[in-house]
Amino acid sequence: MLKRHPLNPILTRESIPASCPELTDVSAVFNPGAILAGDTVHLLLRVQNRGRETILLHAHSKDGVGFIVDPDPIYFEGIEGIPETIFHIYDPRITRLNGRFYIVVAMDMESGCRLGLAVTDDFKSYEFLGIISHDDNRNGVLFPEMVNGKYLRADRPNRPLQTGNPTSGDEIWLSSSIDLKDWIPVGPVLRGRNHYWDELVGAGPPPVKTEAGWLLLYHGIAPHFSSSNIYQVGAALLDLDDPSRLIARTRFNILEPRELYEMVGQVPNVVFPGGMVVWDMDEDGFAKSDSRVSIHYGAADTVIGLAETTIGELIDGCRTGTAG
Ligand code: BMA
Repeated sequence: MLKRHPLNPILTRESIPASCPELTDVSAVFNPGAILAGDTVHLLLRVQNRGRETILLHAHSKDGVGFIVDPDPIYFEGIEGIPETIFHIYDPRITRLNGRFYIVVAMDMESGCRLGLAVTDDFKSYEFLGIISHDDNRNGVLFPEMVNGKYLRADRPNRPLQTGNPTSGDEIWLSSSIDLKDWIPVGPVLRGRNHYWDELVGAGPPPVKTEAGWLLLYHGIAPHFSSSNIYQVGAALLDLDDPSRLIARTRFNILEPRELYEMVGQVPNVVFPGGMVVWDMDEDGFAKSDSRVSIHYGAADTVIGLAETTIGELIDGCRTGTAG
C-alpha cells in the first residue's frame, strides 16, 4: 500500500549545511514533522551531532522530495523560562490550527520526558507556549480543529518497560483542552496488541479528517528481549464526532524496515512516521479519497525516507483490518 520513493533516503546527514560548529559533520537527521502550506511542504528535522546533541532545523520543498535545508538552528522563544535542564527537544509534529502552525515536541528533561508546545506563522520565528503534559509522555499530536468545542490531542503516556531502560507505552490516549495549554486526559483510544507487530504504540503524524473518520497513522513496536525492537507503521480510523471511539485499524503493518537504510543505522530496524502531507483537501477540511499522500519518516534514527499512497488506500487498509 505504501510505495517508497525511488530517491530514498531523501535526506541524509550530507544534506545538512555545516553552518555553525554544532552542525559540522553531523551524525544523523531523522523523525521529521511535516505540513503542506500553500504550495510548500515544510519539514522540521531532528538533527543529531557528534556530541549527541539534538538540533531542530527547518527545510522546505515544492514537491515533498527535494528539500532546501535552512542553515539556522530553530530556537523556541521563551523556552529559557523553563527552570529545569532540557537535554533534548525532538520528534516534532506539526498541525495547522486556526491558521497557525502548532508544533508538539518531546522534551527530555531532568524530571523525565514531557510534551512541549510551540507555534510559528512563518517557520522563521517560533514561540514556546509551555509544557503540556504533567506526566511522562511522548508522541503528542494535535487534531487540526476543535471537536465538540474542545481541542484534542492524541498522546502516549510513558511507563518504564524494564528497570533502567527507556520508557515507552502500549496505549495511545486522547486528551482535551479548551486553551491548548491545560490538558485533561480523556482515556485510551488505541491499545497495543500483545504478541503481535504493535505491542507498543505511539501516534505518528497528526490525524487527518476523512469522510470515513479521523485517519491516524501510528508506529507499532515489536519488542525483543535483549535485542533490537522493530518499529513499523500502521493506520487507524477514529470516529469523527467521538474520536475516543476506534472504528478500525490495519491488521498488518503497512510499512516495515526492509531497505538497508531502515535496517542499519544508529538504531536498527526503525521506520518512524512523523509527517503526512495530504495534497488534496476539500473546502471543509476533508482529505479527498483519491488524494496523494506523502509520508515522511525517520529510518534507523539516521536518515529520512518518503513513502507514498492515497487516502483511499489507507482507509481501505483500516476497513479490511480489525475493529479493535
Ligand atoms: C523511540 C523514540 C524515537 C526513536 C525510536 C527508535 O522511543 O525515541 O525518537 O526514533 O525510539 O530509537
